[in-house]
Amino acid sequence: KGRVALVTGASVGIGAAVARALVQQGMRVVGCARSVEKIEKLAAECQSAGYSGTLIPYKCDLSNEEEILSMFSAIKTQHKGVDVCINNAGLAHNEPLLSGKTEGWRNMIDVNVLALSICTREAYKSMKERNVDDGHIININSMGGHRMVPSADEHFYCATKYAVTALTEGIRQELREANTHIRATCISPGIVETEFAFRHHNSDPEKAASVYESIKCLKAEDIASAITYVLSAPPHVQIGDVQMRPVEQVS
Ligand code: NJP
Repeated sequence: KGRVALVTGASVGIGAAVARALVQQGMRVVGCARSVEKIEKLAAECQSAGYSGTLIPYKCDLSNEEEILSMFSAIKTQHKGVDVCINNAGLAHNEPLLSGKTEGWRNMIDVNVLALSICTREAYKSMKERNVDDGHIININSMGGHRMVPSADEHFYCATKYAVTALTEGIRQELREANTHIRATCISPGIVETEFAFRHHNSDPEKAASVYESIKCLKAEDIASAITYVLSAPPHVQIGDVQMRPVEQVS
């Protein structure tokens, strides 16, 4: 309650559900994405619902480091700093390893890997300068960050999520070496019903719809519940990775 959380990719899907849940719990949440108007609408909904926290919309293209740094600087000026950083923004382009376009690969690296790393570094800096010892870094990973999805559509995406697995472990080690009690967790979902597959298969909306129709998928709110659980764990408890997938998901 009263803590400041940054949620990246808060305009839709998992990020929007997480931002809503944290505002309901009384946190001050800076929600960022390119489609800031969607976050403004969500902020108005949270206010009308009478939630005790606040959602502050911030327009940021996370593939641009300058924009990320300006956002952290604005958070410092307006809200003193970040106590919780939820690196949620992510995307998958349908670009196989043997035929994909470099541009699509670069965009996945920029958002899924680099933006997560830059936000983590800046959030840590913010926590350290304010002596925040109970901060938390939460990375939204994927089951695809633990085993390769057997589909060329997603191999590069899985590689970026394997990076998230390694980065979360590395962050945790560096935090211990820095002698802080700041925690690092990743949440690794299976299929979650959001816009994700529609963006991934943007030239084939029927294929995207079939992803969500084939089984009873996780909901964005399920991931938000996992995050509120992780944030409510006692300070001595380090939750490394929460793997969660639909009961009916086979791979
Ligand atoms: O995806 P989606 P999810 N700058 O497409 C933002 C992981 N995951 O909620 O800029 C700033 O509905 C985008 O905002 P906008 C997945 O890898 C998912 O399902 O307005 N923001 C939007 O808010 C990802 O890490 C599934 O377009 C940028 C958000 O990212 C996380 O869950 C399974 C941006 C994407 O919303 C959230 O995904 C799994 C940029 N350059 C892991 N680019 C799943 N859904 O099945 C994108 O294992 N965003």
